[in-house]
Amino acid sequence: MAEDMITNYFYDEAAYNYHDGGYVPLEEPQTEQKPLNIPSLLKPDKETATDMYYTIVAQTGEVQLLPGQKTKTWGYNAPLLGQTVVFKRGKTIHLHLVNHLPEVTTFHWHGLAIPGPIEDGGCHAPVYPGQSRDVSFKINQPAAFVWLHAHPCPSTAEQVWHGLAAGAIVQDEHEASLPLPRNYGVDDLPIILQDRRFHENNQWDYRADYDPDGVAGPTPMINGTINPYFDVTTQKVRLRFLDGANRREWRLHFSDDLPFTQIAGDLSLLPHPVKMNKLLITCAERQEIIVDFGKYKPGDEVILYSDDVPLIHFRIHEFKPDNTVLPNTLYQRPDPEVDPDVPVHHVTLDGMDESVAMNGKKFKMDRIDFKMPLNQVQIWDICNTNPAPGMIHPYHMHGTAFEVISRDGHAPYPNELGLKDTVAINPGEHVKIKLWFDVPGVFMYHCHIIEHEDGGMMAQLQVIDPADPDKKYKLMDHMTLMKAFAEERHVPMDQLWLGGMDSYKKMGMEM
Ligand SMILES: [Cu+2]
Repeated sequence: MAEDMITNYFYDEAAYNYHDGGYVPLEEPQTEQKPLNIPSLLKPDKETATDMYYTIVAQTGEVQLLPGQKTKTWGYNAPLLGQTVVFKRGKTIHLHLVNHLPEVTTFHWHGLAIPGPIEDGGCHAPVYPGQSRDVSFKINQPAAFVWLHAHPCPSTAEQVWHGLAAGAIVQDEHEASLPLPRNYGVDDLPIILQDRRFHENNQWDYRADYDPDGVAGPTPMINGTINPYFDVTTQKVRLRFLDGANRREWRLHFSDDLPFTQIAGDLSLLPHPVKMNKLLITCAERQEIIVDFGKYKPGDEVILYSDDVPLIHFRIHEFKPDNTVLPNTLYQRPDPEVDPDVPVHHVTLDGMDESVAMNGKKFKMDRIDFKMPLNQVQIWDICNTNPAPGMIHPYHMHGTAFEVISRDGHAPYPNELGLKDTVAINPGEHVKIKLWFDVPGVFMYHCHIIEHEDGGMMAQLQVIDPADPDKKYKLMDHMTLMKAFAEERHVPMDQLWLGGMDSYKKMGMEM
């Protein structure tokens, strides 16, 4: 493996260190440490050699997060966040999606290359309260840690804040052949990074905390646990980080500057392991690392921090020596050729606060912004038009896995050489990506500061299947969903409040 340890951060440190007026610093929780919640694995209703069947229920609940009153939360098959779903490559997945919430939601599979807009579960696939939807799709992508979250526009951010986010693991034979920890919950852990502000009686109040540049809270919440510890019983532990926060980026490192090895990004293993001691993760990204606790003895504690705030206390117990060596090559990234006649497509991420837009326009659910043929390989240039210093926009695309080609003409960082679905774009920066779609349909692409996406920094494209070029998709519109929200909340339309609506109204725009 690459023995050189990387100590210069793989990002624009000035951009990371920039904080606007609404920034909420993290604070160390003062409550007693609690065992890290490990979401249980969701049991399939049925599994055959070729098919897997799952029921996923969006539900309300309450959780003892802090001493005193329980916090009212939402989750998938769980009171908060959700059970982890396993998808096996090559199998056809059948999902029965049930909404037991008091309002409309959708079930979006962030990172799955599956047809849109219905299977993908974006804003065009609502499931109303008390109702269900059945979808089926085939999994044909490399092993990865992906996730499920709500995506009803313009209220995605509030529903994720309530807790609608869950991890999902895509398994394949190649990953299974490598010497990597994969004993779930023991040496292979999902780590969902979020932050919340607790109001009176330990409740969350999204509207009170609302900020059009992203809602944040001072208290770190890891897998739905406040101030967690984890008992380490193996020398090596694999952490699958997911930044599930609405707007927060995390600069992760361990006590003693303990080095670790990154093995995967959003949608695949990295071509080569990357040894490092600090890692930046932006909203919706996933980064997988292996930590070697070999130099510690029982009774020691190793702390995972974001900057100077402790996130998880790893309590070291007895473990067997583990001399596993990672292969130097983990993954062969595909390198499809770009048709030289296809022009570079430009995307701009514009504005701040309520003025956010993409290519100068706010998202409109019933407008197609771009069309491209199935399987055609294109280069896109994504630009954050905010001048430095300014916010980083994590740019995300549904339904595809892309490759980062360059940052302002320079080579990408070594830990972003795998397949990705979300990439941090620094202020003023141009990031070139190579992308193609293996599945047809209508797909959204947007900033994953979730309040920016609700506020309109989003667009959608149609992938045309040459075998069925005239296929028409029935697209929903904002007003239909907003009317549903008003009805479900028992308020007249003129009293309906959804965070994203503010950004359209203040710009004097129709939805
Ligand atoms: Cu943004």
